[in-house]
Amino acid sequence: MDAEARVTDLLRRADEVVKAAPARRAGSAVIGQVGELLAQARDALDGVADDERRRALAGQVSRRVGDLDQAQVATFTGPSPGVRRAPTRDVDPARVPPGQHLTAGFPVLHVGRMPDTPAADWRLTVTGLVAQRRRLSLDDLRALPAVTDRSDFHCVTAWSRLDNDWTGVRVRDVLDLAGAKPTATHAIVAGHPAYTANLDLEELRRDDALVAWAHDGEPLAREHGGPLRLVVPTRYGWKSVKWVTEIRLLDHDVPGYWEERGYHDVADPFLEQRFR
Ligand SMILES: Nc1nc2c(c(=O)[nH]1)N[C@H]1C(S)=C(S)[C@@H](COP(=O)(O)O)O[C@H]1N2
Ligand SMILES: [Mo]
Repeated sequence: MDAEARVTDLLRRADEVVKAAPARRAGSAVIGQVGELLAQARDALDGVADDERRRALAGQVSRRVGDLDQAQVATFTGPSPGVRRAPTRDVDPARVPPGQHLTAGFPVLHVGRMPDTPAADWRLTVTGLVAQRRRLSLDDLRALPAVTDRSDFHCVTAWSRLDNDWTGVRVRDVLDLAGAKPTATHAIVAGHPAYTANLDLEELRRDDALVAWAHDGEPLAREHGGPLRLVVPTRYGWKSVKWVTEIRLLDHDVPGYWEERGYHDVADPFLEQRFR
């Protein structure tokens, strides 16, 4: 069987497992089985010689991984301690993007392990098309004007958490500090351990795009990206890089971790830009 046929076959088998599952909310055995088939499909992708076919198939794998993430989130999200259930009836429906539902609590989502670097040793590097490469500590960032901004957070796996109070500094101020060159149009933002996301500079320069160290009045919890994370509320959550280590300015767009795997380069939740 050639690589393309193998990917297609694995996708078909994954779909069959999902179809055969009794409930809409898949149990962990089903999730494990489908996850394994999709992992094999992803491995087989490398063997597909034609670029366009590989991209199309990568998108099909990613879409199913996204659905799986959603099923997984559905099985483990419940009200977290200390977080009130969101009263859905009082929410303006215009605030909830298409295909999203409000979640109780604050789910934790990331690939890889959390860092254990103490806050005092954390550095954010601003590099690429800048007048001066900057390596900033939390104290350096705290010397900039601190802001608290209330915004909604939308994860591509379909949960939204409204009214997050993020405290930090505007990304714009950080870029100005490094002297972003006029030729810079995009950024690739990196986070621990090897995560990246691409964003256009216009979005990063918005008032509500922050490098944040506090959430809802508390120091940012490690699992949510503490000591420092990016927050871009106008994009799906995967662009809000946790444990942010680098902002690299570019004059072109390069895909990040999820974008390489078929997710959308722009990712506007109100346009439902989940996948390419
Ligand atoms: N470094 C890093 N940042 C990341 C991720 C990740 O895997 N690694 N996942 C992203 C995704 S998909 C989402 S939805 C949000 C989740 O943030 P939370 O765990 O605080 O809810 O973090 C984003 N930032
Ligand atoms: Mo996400």
